[in-house]
Amino acid sequence: MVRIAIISDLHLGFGRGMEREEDPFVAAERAFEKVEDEDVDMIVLAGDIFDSRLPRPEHWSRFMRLLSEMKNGRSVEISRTKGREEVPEESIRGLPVLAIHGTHERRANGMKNSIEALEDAGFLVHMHCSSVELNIDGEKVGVHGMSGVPEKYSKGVLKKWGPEPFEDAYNIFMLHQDLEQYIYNPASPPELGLEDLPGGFDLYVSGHIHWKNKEAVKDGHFIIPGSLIPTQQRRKEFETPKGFYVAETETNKVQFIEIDPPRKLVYEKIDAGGSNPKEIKDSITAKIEKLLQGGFENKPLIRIKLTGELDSGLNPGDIDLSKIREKYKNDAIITVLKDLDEEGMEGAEKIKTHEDRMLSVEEIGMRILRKNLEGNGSGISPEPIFEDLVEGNLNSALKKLKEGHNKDEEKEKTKTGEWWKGY
Ligand SMILES: [Mn+2]
Repeated sequence: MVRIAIISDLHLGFGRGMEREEDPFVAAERAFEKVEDEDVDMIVLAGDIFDSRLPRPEHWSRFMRLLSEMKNGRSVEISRTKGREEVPEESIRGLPVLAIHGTHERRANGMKNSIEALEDAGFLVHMHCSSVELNIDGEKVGVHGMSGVPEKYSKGVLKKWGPEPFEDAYNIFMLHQDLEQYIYNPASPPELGLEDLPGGFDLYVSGHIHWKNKEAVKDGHFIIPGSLIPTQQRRKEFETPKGFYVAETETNKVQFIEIDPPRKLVYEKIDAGGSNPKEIKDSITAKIEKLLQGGFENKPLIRIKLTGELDSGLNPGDIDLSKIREKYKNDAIITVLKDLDEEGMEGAEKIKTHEDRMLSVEEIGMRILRKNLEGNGSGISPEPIFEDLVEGNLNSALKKLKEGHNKDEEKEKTKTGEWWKGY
């Protein structure tokens, strides 16, 4: 029987230059230690290993060291591949690791991303719209992976790829996208839902979603390992256990293996409606004092979400929390999310403001570019140009703008998402 560890969203490099910068590494090391205890035969990584497109050498080196420590003496060979060139033998040496890249590692067409680079160096097998079947002591395991693509193209790319399970094998399908049932943003609704997943696989895995979960989908299990550390604002990210899954082929059993997070995670909601700034600050202080009574080895990460409708004349900026942060700086890492409604603000405006807070700088930039390009009616597709801008390739971006990038062929590629497949 083959045992497979499924890990996701390590976000190595998250919090660089801040108090939490060691956290992703501590969490990754704890997870890999437990992987060794679990006596698995292979590892599957579901994207966002690194937090940025261009990880720093310190981050590369720590992850490569972790991978190179993962060894076992079993004989593994690649029995079949689809949608990619042959897998170099050194890429499955030691404990085989099969990985997709996530949204955080994605780079423009024709550029090498960090996960591809790790394959070139013999550390793992990178997958994007491709399938690889391993033969582990006579047992066959197929892994079918679609790396992260812009949400707009996810359905088109999946359709065009059309993965099929290998016969007589245990088959894992893996992706890294928004899924309607889990992440729903009305400003850019997800293209994919669980019902769009292809049938016939034993195990479905998604990265990208940062809280672990398991449910039944299409005669198989659907699992989300979740992130090893919280990087977003969602309550679930704080309150669900951190760790990874182990799947067993013969029984098709999956089990969640919990790790101790690098620090205690606390999420508190405080209703600030109808209170004045002093009252709000007092209730935050009382909450923190109570939490700190527990005593912690490492500073806990306390996220406080303020909700409710502020009294007239008040706006979120009036609630100055810098003194509270200063007071507790040796005891806790405190972040406050002000999800407050100002009087008189309603409907679409309110929703828009809330959503903007959830977006990354990149997403906001992309939105601005799209709005401008759509506004001029040229039909130029913004994604390739945005990728160029992010990478600092101004000449290439200008060339695309000048040439129009609106030829029918390009339009078609954009529609089907082929643009993202063409490595
Ligand atoms: Mn992620």
